[in-house]
This record gives sequence, structure tokens and C-alpha cells, in this order.
Amino acid sequence: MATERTLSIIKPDATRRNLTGKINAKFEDAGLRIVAQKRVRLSLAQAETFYAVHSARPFFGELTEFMASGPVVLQVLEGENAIAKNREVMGATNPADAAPGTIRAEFAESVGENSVHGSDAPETAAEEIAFFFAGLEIVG
Ligand code: DAT
Ligand code: MG
Repeated sequence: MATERTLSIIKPDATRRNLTGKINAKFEDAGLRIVAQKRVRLSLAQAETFYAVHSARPFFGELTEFMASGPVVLQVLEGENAIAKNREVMGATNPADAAPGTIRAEFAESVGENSVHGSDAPETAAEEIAFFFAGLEIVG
């Protein structure tokens, strides 16, 4: 296992409910280090570019409008096996399927408003981190 970095987003449903600290505690308790973090409001165009891989899906409009509907917290998480570890801490996409104790099981409101995003592979993690962060903003 190697030290990896992954892109995490705390989504608008979670910032609206003031859950940033509770979600960050889940990451830190799992051994993930928050090596970059900024709170921003995404434009619709940024959300559409970020989620372009899903542009043909029926929920694309709902997803991108939701992501631009309020503040998000963009983060880089670092640790051993960080990409898979973060996906484990997040839980399944649909909170109804998420394992007990995961972020989505505890906090997500629905499959669409599911509190967190996490990269799914080394290639997408590198692309997603570069989309939102300059190298100097990441301090390991
Ligand atoms: P994940 O966020 O677990 O990587 P994904 O990449 O398949 O899941 O989908 C990206 C986001 O799109 C997901 O977090 C929420 C939304 N989404 C996925 N499936 C959906 C559905 N059936 N209905 C509404 N939104 C959905
Ligand atoms: Mg995904």
C-alpha cells in the first residue's frame, strides 16, 4: 500500500446542516489527513465540468444544480490507501445501502443529496485534485 491523495467534497446538504466538523472527524478517525481544504460556492458550469462523466445520466441536471446550490468544502485527503479508505468511510452512494457508521449512513438525506464526494481511482483523484487545487495549496 502506498500513500495516496484523494479529492473529497463536503456537499451543500451537509454544509447547510453545519456538519463539516462531524464529517472531518470521521476522516481523521480513519487515519486520513486533511492536507488541503477550502469552502467555495461552485458555479453551475464548474459543477457540470466536474461531473461531466455523468452528463448522459438522467439525474445530471439535478446533480449539478444541487452541487451549485450552496457552499461546498473541497478537500484533499492523504493517507495509506486513501482513495479506497475514503470510499469506505463515505459508505455506499445510496444511504439506504450504506454500512452503519459511515458518513452517508449517518448524514445523507437521499441518493442525490448524499453529503460527500470522493474520487474513485488514482487517475480520477489526480484529475479532480488538479481541477480544484494548485500545488502550493496542498500541504502534506
Ligand atoms: P459516488 O458519489 O458514490 O461516486 P456516482 O459517481 O455513481 O456515486 O454518482 C455521482 C453522484 O450522482 C452521486 O453521489 C449522487 C448522484 N447520483 C448517483 N446516482 C443517482 C440517482 N440514481 N439518482 C439521483 N442522483 C444520483
Ligand atoms: Mg463517483
